[in-house]
Amino acid sequence: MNTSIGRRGFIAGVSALLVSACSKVAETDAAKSLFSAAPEWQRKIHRSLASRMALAKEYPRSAISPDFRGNGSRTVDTDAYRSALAAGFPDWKLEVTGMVSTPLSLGLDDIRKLPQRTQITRHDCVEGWSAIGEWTGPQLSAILDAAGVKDSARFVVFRCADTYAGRKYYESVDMVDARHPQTIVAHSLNGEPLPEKNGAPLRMRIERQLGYKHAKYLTGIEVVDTLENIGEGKGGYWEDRSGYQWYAGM
Ligand SMILES: Nc1nc2c(c(=O)[nH]1)N[C@H]1C(S)=C(S)[C@@H](COP(=O)(O)O)O[C@H]1N2
Ligand SMILES: [Mo]
Repeated sequence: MNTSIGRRGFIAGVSALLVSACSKVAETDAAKSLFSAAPEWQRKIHRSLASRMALAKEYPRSAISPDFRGNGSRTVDTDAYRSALAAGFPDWKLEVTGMVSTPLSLGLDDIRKLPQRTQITRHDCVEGWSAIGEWTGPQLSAILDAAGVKDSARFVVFRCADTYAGRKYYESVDMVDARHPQTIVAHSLNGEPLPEKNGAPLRMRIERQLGYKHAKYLTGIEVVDTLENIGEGKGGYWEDRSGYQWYAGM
């Protein structure tokens, strides 16, 4: 798979915006010093976007952890989940909704038919442990493109089947992380279907972000322009509960 999908287009778009804003400003004398400073802001924006699109380190097979710990919810505590797990999740659906032109309802076969990406990365939990695993699944950007994201959309919310300590788990990222080449909807760990404790049958991998962003037991992807009305409004389970930072980039 191409590892830099969208990066050039995105940066070019931002630059074009700045250039057109600058040429208007430059028409007034007062703004001349601002205009001469413009190339420096453009360089800064290029640098920060380029750094956010940079790839997380990938590892050789020999680095894979023998056991990838399960953390937080290690299952979904419902009869429906237990029987779906036993049957291999024939009816599991990933619903893609919100600010899209074509809402989607994808089964596991649909997910496996999309172009796949495999990556061996290190997961870092804020609780102070790490594990290396090989994850496989389609890039989230391919799913977003299939659904057709509206221009004014700003965030992608991940809905999960589990409740943890009595509340539904959820997470969210901005469009830069959503379209990052290593942001995938993973159905496999180390070449096998996801284990129950690691989020079977689907979970997010968002490799430039800390562990709590990687939503497990994924049932929905919701495209929104504000996080205000989601959960308690801070963009994620731990962000709402414990003041974890919404932007957990590494
Ligand atoms: N649905 C859901 N996703 C979740 C959690 C959870 O409790 N529920 N825990 C998060 C945290 S804090 C971490 S570190 C990782 C753990 O993933 P693992 O169980 O595969 O190690 O999942 C994240 N995603
Ligand atoms: Mo975590």
